[in-house]
Amino acid sequence: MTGSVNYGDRIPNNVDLGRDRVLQRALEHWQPQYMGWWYDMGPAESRGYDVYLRTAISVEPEGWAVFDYVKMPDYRWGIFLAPPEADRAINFGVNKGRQVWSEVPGEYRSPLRRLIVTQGDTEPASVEQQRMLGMSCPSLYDLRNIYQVNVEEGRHLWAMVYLLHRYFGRDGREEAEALLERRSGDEDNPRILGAFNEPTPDWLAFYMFTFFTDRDGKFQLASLAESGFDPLARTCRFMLTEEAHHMFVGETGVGRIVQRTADVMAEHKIENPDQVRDLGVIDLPTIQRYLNFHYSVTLDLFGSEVSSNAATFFTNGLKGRYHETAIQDDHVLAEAMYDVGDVAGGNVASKDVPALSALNARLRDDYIGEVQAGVDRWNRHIEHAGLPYRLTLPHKGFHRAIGYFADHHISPEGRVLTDDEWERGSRAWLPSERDYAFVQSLMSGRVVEPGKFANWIAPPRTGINRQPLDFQYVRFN
Ligand code: BYC
Repeated sequence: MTGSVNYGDRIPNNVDLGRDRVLQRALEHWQPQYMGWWYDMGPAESRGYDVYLRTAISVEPEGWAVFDYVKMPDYRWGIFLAPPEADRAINFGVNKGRQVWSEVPGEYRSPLRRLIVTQGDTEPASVEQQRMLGMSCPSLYDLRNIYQVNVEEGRHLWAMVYLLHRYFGRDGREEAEALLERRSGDEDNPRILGAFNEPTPDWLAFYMFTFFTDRDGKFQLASLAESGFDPLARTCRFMLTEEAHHMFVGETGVGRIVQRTADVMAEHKIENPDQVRDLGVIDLPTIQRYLNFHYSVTLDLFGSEVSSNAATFFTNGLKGRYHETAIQDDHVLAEAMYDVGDVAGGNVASKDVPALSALNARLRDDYIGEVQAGVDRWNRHIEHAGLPYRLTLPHKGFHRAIGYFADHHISPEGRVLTDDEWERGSRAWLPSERDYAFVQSLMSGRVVEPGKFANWIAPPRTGINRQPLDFQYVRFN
C-alpha cells in the first residue's frame, strides 16, 4: 500500500480494494444507497452547483489535497487509511506491548463495532443537521466552506462503513445500512448521540457546532487513533487531517461574527443589546447564550464522568486517551486517581475516583482546555474594540443531560440551583425563541455576489487556497 489514492476504481481507495472482489461488490452495493441518502438529506438544492472543493489525492502529510470545481454528487468519496507504522505496538491497557491487531479479535468484536457505529452515526447526522443552511449563506466563501465540511463528513461515514464491511461481516453490513436509515431529530429513528439530534437552525449555530462539536470529533478520533485495532487507528489518523479544517471554519466563523458586532458597537458607541440588534448584527449576550448551549450539549458527548464502558475500552486497548502515546505514565492506570467533581451537600465539590473509570472526564477536561483557548481568541476582538464584555465558558455542570450533573441544575458560575432558580435563570443563559427568531431574521436570504459578505459577519482575513476573497467559490450554473 502507498500513500496515493487509486482514483481508477469506482470507489477511490488506497486499500487495494480491487483485490477483494467480495468486499468491493458489497461496498458498490452500499454506494447507491449512500447517494440516495445524499440526494435526500445532503445540502438542499445544491445538486448542479460547481463548488471549489479540495479532494484527497494522497494520505501523505504533504500535498494530499487538490482544489478544483466539483459538483458535489460527483465528489470522489472513498477509503483512505494513513500508512501503517512498522512494528506498531499497543500502547496501553492489558495488551500493552503486544503487536497491534490487523483483524478484529473475537473477544472485542462487540465493543469495537459499537465504537465504530457510534462514530459513524455522527457523520451523516451533522450533514442532515446542516442541510438547509446553504439557502442563507453569508457569502460564497462561507457557502463553499460548509459544502467542504459536508462532503468530508460524508467521507468520514465512508471511513466507518469500510471498517464495518471489511471486518464485521453480516452484522457490519447491517449496521452500515442502519447508518443511512437513522435521521437526525427523528422521533422514531434518531441519531445515537444527543447533540446530533439538535437542530442547527442558523449560521451562528453552525459555527458554534463546528467549533465545539467537531472538536469533540477531534478528541474522540484522536483517542481512537491510539486504538490497538490498527485499521481503526489508521483511518482515524487520516480523518483528523480533514477535521482540522472544520474547526477552523467554526473558530473563524464565530470570531468573525464577534469581530463584526464589536466593531459596530465601538463605532456607534452602544452596548445595549436591542440597539446592537437594530444595527443588524448579533448582540454579544445572544452569542454567549448560543455558546452556553453548544458547549453544554457537546460536553454530554463525552459520556458519563465515571464509565465502565470507557474503562473497558481502555483496558482492552480499543480506545486510548488523548495523545496516549505521548503521556508519561504506566498506560495501565492501575493506581492513579482522577478528580471528576460531583454535587455534595448542595455544592459542587471535588471527588477522586480511580482514573481508569474516569477516562471520559479526563478526555472532556483535555477538550475544555482547548476550547478555552479559542474563546480567549474570540475575546481579543472585543478587547481590541475597547469593550468591557467577555465571553466565558459556563461551568462544566451547566445544562447537562448526561453524567453526574444531569440530576442537578448548575448555574454558569457553578452554583447548585433550586428548580425555581433554574427556571428563572435559564432564560438568560440559553437561547430563547426570540433569539432564534432574531438571528433567523438576519439570515433570511443568501449573499452570493463574489466578495460580498452579510452585514452580521466580518470578512475572513484570506481566501481559500490563496484565492482572493472575491473568487467565485461556488458557481450556480
Ligand atoms: N447521548 O458509559 P457512558 C464527531 C449513552 S463527534 C446519548 O456514559 P461511554 C463529529 C452511551 O452510548 C465524536 N447517549 O458513555 C462531530 C451508553 O449507552 P448504552 C463521535 C449517550 O459509552 C461533528 C450510556 O449512555 N465519536 O465525530 O463511556 C460533526 C452510558 O454511557 C451519550 C465518538 O463518540 C449522549 N451524549 O461513552 C461530525 C467516539 N453519552 O451502551 C462528527 C465513539 C453516552 O448503555 N463513542 N450515552 O446503551 C464513544 O467513545 C462512546 O460511545 C461515547 C460514550 C464517548 C460517546
